[in-house]
Amino acid sequence: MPENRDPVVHLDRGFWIATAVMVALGILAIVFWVVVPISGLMPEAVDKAQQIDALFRFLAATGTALWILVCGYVLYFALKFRRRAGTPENAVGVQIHDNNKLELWWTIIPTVFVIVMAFFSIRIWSGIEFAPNNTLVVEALGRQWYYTFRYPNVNGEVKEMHLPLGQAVTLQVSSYDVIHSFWIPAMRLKADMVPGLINTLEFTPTKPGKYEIICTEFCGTFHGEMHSGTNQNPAYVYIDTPSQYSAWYARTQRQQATASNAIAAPSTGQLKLAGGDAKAGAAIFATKCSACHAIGPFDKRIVGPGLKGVLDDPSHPELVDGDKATPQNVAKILQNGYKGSIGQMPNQAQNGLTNKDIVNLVAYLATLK
Ligand code: HEC
Ligand SMILES: [Cu+2]
Repeated sequence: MPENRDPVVHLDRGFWIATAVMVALGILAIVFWVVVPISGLMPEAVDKAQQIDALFRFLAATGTALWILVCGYVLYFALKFRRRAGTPENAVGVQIHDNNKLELWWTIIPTVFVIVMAFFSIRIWSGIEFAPNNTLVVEALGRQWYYTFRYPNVNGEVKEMHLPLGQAVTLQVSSYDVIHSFWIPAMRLKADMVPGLINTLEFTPTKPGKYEIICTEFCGTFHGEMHSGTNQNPAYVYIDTPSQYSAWYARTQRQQATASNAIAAPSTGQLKLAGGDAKAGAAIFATKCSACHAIGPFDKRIVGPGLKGVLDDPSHPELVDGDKATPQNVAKILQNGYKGSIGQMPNQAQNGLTNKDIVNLVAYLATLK
C-alpha cells in the first residue's frame, strides 16, 4: 500500500552541491571573523575589551555561518521546488509531517549552542559586575554637560580621568542631574549614569593611551558635546604607566588640596546675591526643584510648598522658617535646608548646588510673581 508510506524525498546532486558551496562560504566567514583585526580598528584598552571582542568573534562567526546556511537553503528550495510551467495553479506540494530524527537534531543543536553562549556571556558579565580585591575605586559623575571624577584621598572633583596600567579598577558611575551614559568604546564598556544610583564597572587597563568617553543617553541640548571638566571636547580617559600615574596623582592631590572645586561643598555665611542669572536659575529649578515644588500659590503642594510669589506675596510675608521673605533669607534656606511642619527641604550639598546656582535660583524665584 504505497499511499500510506512517508513520501521519499530524494536529495539529489544539486542539493549536495548547494550544501558544499554553503559550507565553504560558512568556513570562509568563520575564518574571516577569527582573523579580522578588531583591535587594529579600535584599540582594546582593558582586559574586558579582549574578552568582549572574543565573545563578539564567536557570535559573529557562528551567526554568519548559520545565516549563510539558512538563507542558502531557503533560496535553494525556493528555486528547486518552484511551480513548473504546466503544473495546475492549485497543485499541492509534497506533504511532510513528523520527522523525529530531524526535530531531535534541530532541538539539540540550538540548545547546546545557546547554553555555550550563555556560559561564555555570563562569565564575562560577572567579571564586569563583581570586583576582585584591592581595586582602585574611581567615581565618574555626569552633569549637564560634562564629566568630573573623584579619587580616593583627593579633595573635591577632578576634571581629568587618569588610570594606571595593570591596576584593577572599580569605576562607579552616577549623575547629578539627568540620565547620562558613560561609554568608552576602547574599553567596550558602558554604564548608565543615573541620579541617585551607582553603577559599577570592573576592569584592568592593559594599553596606555588616550581614549574617548562618549555620552550615549540623550541628556539635553549639548548631549553631543559632553566634555570633561577641563572643557576638552570630547572627554578622554588617560591610561598612564604606573610612574606617570603616580606623578599625576601626587600633583592632583596637591592642587586639589587648595582648589576648592568640590562642586557641592556647602557654603557658610551670607552669599553675595548681586548679578544672579534668572534664566540659568530657571534651568536648575527645572532639574533639581520641580519634583518637590510647583510654580503655583503657597498652598499648591507637591512635597514642598508652591513657590509662586515666594518673595512677593502679601498673604505670606514670612518664609516657612519664620524669617521675612527677602532674597537673603531665601538663599539661607537653600544653603542650610529647613525642616518644618511641611517636611524636609534638602540643604545645598544634598541638592548638589554651587554658590552660583543659589544666586541664580534666587534671581529666578524673584521673577515668580
Ligand atoms: C525633596 C523635596 C524638595 C526639594 C528637592 C526641594 N525642596 Fe524646597 N522645600 C521642600 C519642603 C518640604 C519645604 C518646606 C519645609 C517646611 O517648612 O517644612 C521647602 C521649602 C522651600 C522654600 C521656602 C518656601 C517658603 O515659602 O518659605 C524655598 C524657597 C525652597 N524650598 C526652594 C527650593 C529650591 C530652589 C529647590 C531646588 C534647588 C528646592 N527647594 C528643592 C522640599 C524640597
Ligand atoms: Cu550626557
